[in-house]
Amino acid sequence: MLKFYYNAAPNPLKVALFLEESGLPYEGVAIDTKRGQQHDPAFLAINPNAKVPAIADGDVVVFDSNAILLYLAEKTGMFLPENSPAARGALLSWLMFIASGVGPFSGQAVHFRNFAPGDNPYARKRYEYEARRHWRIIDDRLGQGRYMMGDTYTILDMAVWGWAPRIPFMLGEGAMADFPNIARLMAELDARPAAQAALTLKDRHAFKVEMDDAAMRSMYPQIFAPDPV
Ligand SMILES: N[C@@H](CCC(=O)N[C@@H](CS)C(=O)NCC(=O)O)C(=O)O
Repeated sequence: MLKFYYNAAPNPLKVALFLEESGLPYEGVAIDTKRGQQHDPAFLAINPNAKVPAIADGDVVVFDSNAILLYLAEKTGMFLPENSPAARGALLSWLMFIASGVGPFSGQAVHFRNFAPGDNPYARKRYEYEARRHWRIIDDRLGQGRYMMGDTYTILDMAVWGWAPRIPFMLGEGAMADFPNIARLMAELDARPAAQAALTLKDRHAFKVEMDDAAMRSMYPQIFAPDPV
């Protein structure tokens, strides 16, 4: 059975939504990143990048949430747009935009607002500005149609769904009001039984909650590393 390595953070949530929507049987394997389990050699053999999510589908291993979404969509033929070069081009463009822009800038905006030591005013400004700019582009896209690919619910909407609830955490309370089309999509997807099932990820394992020194060392080792010369 497909193994799904997860915690309850935004990137694993996207994959959980696909798995629940598709009905593919899977076995969840919790990786407690605050306990440093992402650095265990057995997990590094699955994902050398020491992050969740990852999957092992028989002898096929895939890591990175966006790669997993594409792999599962192609494997099942589900949650893809119409089969045309134009739709494929749009799907790949938006998926890479989310993978290389929305996710990383959102992650850094969360980090500098909530976890980084010190004030870092320029880092915070840069990442919040860029995260907001990326989410603006997503909101504008969703202003043109019900879903990221018009009338068709695809893996792109799942990728947006994973991260969008963190917008207030990265851009400030009330920031969601600036993105009405994203809010509309979130409300629609949240009401789906698959989304409700995916959101139980956090309850399926007794994940460590405290962001104590050991957790900081596991997740943000650069804080404790020597300064660059
Ligand atoms: N590009 C990767 C990013 C994965 C990622 O950053 N995962 C976070 C959770 S959302 C994680 O594992 N953090 C633990 C750590 O950095 O030690 C993806 O989309 O899967």
